[in-house]
Amino acid sequence: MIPNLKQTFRWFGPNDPVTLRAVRQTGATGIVSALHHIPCGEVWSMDEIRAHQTTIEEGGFDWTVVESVNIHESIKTGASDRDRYIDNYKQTLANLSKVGIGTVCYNFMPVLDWTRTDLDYRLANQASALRFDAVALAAFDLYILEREGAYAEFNADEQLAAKQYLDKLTSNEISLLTNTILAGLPGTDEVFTVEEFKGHLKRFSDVDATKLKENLAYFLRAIIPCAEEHGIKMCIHPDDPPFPILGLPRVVSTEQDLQDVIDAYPSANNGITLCTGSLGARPDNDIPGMIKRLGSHIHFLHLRNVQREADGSFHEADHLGGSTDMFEVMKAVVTEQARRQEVGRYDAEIPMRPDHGHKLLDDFNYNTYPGYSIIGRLKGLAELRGLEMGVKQSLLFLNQVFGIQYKKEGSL
Ligand code: DNO
Ligand code: MN
Repeated sequence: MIPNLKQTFRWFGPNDPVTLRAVRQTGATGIVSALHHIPCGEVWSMDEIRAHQTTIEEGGFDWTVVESVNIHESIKTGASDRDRYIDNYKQTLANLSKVGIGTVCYNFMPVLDWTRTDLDYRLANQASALRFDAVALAAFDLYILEREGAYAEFNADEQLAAKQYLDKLTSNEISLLTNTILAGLPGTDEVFTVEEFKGHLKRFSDVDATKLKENLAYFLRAIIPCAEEHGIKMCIHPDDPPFPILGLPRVVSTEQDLQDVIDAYPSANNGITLCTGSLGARPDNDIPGMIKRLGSHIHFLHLRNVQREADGSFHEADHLGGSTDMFEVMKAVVTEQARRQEVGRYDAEIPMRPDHGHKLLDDFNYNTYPGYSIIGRLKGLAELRGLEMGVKQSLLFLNQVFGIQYKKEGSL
């Protein structure tokens, strides 16, 4: 039998309105979490790590994946103090390994983590979803941030559409849009002001995509030997959205980008977080194909779906709906699991989480982190679990009825 995916749920710690008791009812057995109260760049001490792990274990889970140990901006810009932050990062990895944590997720997005323009986009059934609107982002970029150089990035029609969009907004709506775009790291309530954000942008003014990629490779060459020594599988999360925004470079957006990460320091410990939601916002990302080709490097799966629109906008759709064919994704994942089992790899039970979810029903009574509702994610996890079971059971069924082997190249 091919093992089931390890079902996990992200939990932001004791301040998360979603309690571990609630997460138990989703059927997840693992927790994905981080020490969100420790400022980015500082070492996570053994005491802090142990205390967090104990809370998770007392709640009935294991701490399956750390998401994320965030990367200090000095590492991303290649500043002269980057080695100090790299040393701290290594110490954190060493400490995490001492309590048995084996998988660490991170991302390499400059300044902002994921970016949306609307945190309460209503679907036809009044469920609330996260949305990225290309016109709203252009309006912010051109007329609120007034970024130097932005005009050159939009054609006349786009500029006009952005202006018309802005003119319709009240001043409250303008602040809401600004705060939504400038939200800080997941798990924090921090929001940059426009002035602070301009300061951050300045630090990247001479960091283009080539330079950022070099800085990522430098980081990997320093970190992966340490991850190997301590038995930690590093897995980079793709950019969200997977294209440049606000003049910031992006280097983890496409299959080639992921291949470049792998090639920067080839190692079983240098892997990826396959996030179908982030990658899926780009029509030229063939996600099932990426899983087929890069599958052996996947250490962690984020499964969710987005509905793309022609102009680059998208919203978060039902997990099995939207623009990405989740059945094809699951077939590719199961095929990768079967392959791992066949070659005797110990990690065929890949950890997955339903990533974001809609706000549904009683979710509206809780002030959860955007995208991290309980019922919406529970629904997503339930659907994905059913899909996984369906794919796996149908293999056995076909095998029994027709003698078709799942191992056969090109078959399920
Ligand atoms: C988006 C989410 C992100 C992600 C972090 C990883 O797809 O999964 O919040 O967790 O960017 O570092
Ligand atoms: Mn994700």
